[in-house]
Amino acid sequence: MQAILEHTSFDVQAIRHQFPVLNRMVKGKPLVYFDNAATAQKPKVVIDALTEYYENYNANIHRGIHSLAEEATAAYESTRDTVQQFINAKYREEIIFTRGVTESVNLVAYTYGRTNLKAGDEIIISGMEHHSNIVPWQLIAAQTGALLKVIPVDDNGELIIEEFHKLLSEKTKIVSLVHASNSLGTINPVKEIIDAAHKVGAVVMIDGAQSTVHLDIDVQELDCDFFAISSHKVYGPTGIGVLYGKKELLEAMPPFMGGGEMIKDVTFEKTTWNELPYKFEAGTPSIADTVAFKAALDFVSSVGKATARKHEDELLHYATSQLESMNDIRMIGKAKHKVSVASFVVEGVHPQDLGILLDNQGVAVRTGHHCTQPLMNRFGIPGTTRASFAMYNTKEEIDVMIAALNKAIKLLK
Ligand code: C6P
Repeated sequence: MQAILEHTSFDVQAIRHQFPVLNRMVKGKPLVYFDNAATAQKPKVVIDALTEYYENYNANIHRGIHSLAEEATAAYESTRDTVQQFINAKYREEIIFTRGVTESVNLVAYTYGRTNLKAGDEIIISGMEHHSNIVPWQLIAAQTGALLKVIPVDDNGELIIEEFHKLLSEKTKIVSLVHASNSLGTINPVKEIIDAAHKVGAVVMIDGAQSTVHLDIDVQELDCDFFAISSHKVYGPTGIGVLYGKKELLEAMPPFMGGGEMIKDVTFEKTTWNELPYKFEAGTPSIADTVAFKAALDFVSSVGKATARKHEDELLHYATSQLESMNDIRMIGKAKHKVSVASFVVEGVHPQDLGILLDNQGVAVRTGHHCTQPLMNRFGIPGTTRASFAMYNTKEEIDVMIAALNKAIKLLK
């Protein structure tokens, strides 16, 4: 791998050293990991935090008075403080731990949505949503009689904002929108959308699955009502994520799941709820993963999102120009503002066949519809091949992918 590292002012080599998995071989070739939008690899500090928890202070939280329980609780709650700072939430109790973006959207749909929507109300989403920001709203719409409206996407993969303004009305109660598209990379103008939605009295949920790792997130400045995060896309463990919600909204919402921890008092006649954030955290959570999530956020902060983003942008531009210069390749998603996602189709080649041949050469990309089937239908394609870049990737790895692509296309055509 050493040979294909680059040396720039951003010390990508020093970053790479912190990710043990990047040293491995796949099918006899050095791993080139370009599936970061699916899940990012984990730095040693995150892996160590998991081990440290299990080796030294594994205990259930909020329940025990013994030392291990106190240490585990302190570490778990410390992650909440770190998340609060990471996204600049006003109050720590606005940070609810969930299993990830999927659970966060479902939580809002099933609690806020089910309580506040009635027949004829409207929910606006966009044509580039992940299934996890479509299906929960369809389920709630079916239960409440609310209607789902969709902001269309243009040929470049950008939202047609004029259409959003036309869809928006007094009937709009919820707008739920992806911040950065996982399939196209498009960064949506969420601030404009939030401000417009608030003018008609709607609340706005932002799916931050792809944006949190790349963009500075300030929920107070955005003024979004809800914001969802998955730890595993921010170099943290799987199974843990966040729902940020404005305190007054969370306080008014009913609980999502019933069980231990989320109650104040239980009798067979009546149960009262625990205070925020615990009202929404029923049962024993993923304690180790939450603890290690803090290590991931500290890691990102220590590198600096702006520094990482600059490097990732360079990779995106380099990959895009290389891909565009190849015959038969069509880029899907040409938005002006993008995170580091390069999606493309090769005319006459199924993305899955391409993915298998790239894997044979050590290159990990994602192929398929990326859980955005309506978006793929919009472009009239079954899916794309998607290379998504993280701070540890290099231009030399992109050269490896391009060479592997050329080889694969020759075989498949
Ligand atoms: N996208 C991808 O390869 P979870 O699975 O809950 O952590 O995140 C779901 C999700 C929601 N919104 C967006 C924009 C996403 O990208 C994802 C996850 C992965 O693109 C897996 S499908």
